[in-house]
Amino acid sequence: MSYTLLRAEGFGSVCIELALELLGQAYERVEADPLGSEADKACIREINPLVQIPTLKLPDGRIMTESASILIYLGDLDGQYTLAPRPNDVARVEYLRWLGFLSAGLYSTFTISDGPERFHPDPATHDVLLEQANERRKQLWIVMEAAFADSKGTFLLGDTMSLLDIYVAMMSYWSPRRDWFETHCPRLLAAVRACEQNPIVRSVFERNYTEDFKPVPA
Ligand SMILES: N[C@@H](CCC(=O)N[C@@H](CS)C(=O)NCC(=O)O)C(=O)O
Repeated sequence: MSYTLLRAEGFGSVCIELALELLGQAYERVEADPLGSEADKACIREINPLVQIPTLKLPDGRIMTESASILIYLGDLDGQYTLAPRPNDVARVEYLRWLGFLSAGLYSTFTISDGPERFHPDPATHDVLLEQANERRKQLWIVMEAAFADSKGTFLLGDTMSLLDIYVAMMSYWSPRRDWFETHCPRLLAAVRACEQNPIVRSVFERNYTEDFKPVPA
């Protein structure tokens, strides 16, 4: 048995595809768009009542949801800690802090964008809600950029790529979109560009961000 990942092009499943491939884990990709057809939604609902992706079925049949939790789980599962700082590594604090920040802060704003009616029943309010969610994302990126502005190393936690870099790289393509990210988050962008030199990252981004992925030559 291998992993089964419910995924859709460009969605939050991208970081789990990356983690599994970078760690050399076999997995099956099942197309399931949470904003798509009723059949897709039913397929997700069967194992995740929130009808969100990423949703991952582990080889033993257990289900995991929540992107940051899945990343932490997979990063620790690899006994070599190739993509995560070890529990006693000083970088572990930053790793956990910013994975949580992105998940609870930034990613949660997409729960508004993907269904503003869940937050206000009047459709007249939805444009404002979408706009505010986007503004909030910008504020959060600026906070994270400032926190890493003076950090040294090719990646965010030093000279080794971690799943934190992968999470940032995935979200750098989302609203407020890559052009905004490139202008306002130069330190984060440098780490993302370094990730994008990795052939596995390139191939996963090529199939997920077909329009937007324009890798910078090494
Ligand atoms: N907290 C979840 C959020 C997942 C999430 O919002 N995924 C989006 C796709 S990128 C989704 O499924 N949206 C559909 C919806 O919220 O109804 C996580 O971190 O994995």
